[in-house]
Amino acid sequence: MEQTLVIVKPDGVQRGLVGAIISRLERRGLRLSALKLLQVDQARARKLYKIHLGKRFYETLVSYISSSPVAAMVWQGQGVIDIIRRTMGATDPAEAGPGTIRGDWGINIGRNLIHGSDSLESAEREIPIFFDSGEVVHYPRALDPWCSENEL
Ligand code: DAT
Ligand code: MG
Repeated sequence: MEQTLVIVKPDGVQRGLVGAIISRLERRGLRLSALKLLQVDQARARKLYKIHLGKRFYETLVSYISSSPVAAMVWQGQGVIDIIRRTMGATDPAEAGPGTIRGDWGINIGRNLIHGSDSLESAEREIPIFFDSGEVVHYPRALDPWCSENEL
């Protein structure tokens, strides 16, 4: 079953948007399978963003993600990675389309509210940075067949 890591970043938590973001993904029909609030330390931040090491925004990105608690989640569903990426909108909220999370609630690339894994390989690498396998729960919901004719 396809899974992805979603993080409501410190700005999302501080602005009280955790519930709204979860609600948006729930209403899309996706299934929440893990959820925790945590303070990201430097080591975890560097692990998550290691592909950006050396880029000019790397250090500010690491301090931003570790500046205040985040809400980390795993979501499941067929095609969940791309569906969530499209629901998030472009990396820079100033360019994200209306109707997307970043496009509706953000204005600045350094405060873009949400992280979502960008591929299967990224999801497989990123989920264990935040969750032990026992923390990710698999369960059917009565509404699943009403969201997708295929198994989620
Ligand atoms: P995304 O979060 O859309 O997957 P990414 O993986 O390319 O984007 O970059 C990770 C984060 O780094 C992104 O959410 C915000 C920051 N970032 C990316 N490009 C940037 C840039 N050109 N200037 C400043 N911050 C940037
Ligand atoms: Mg990315």
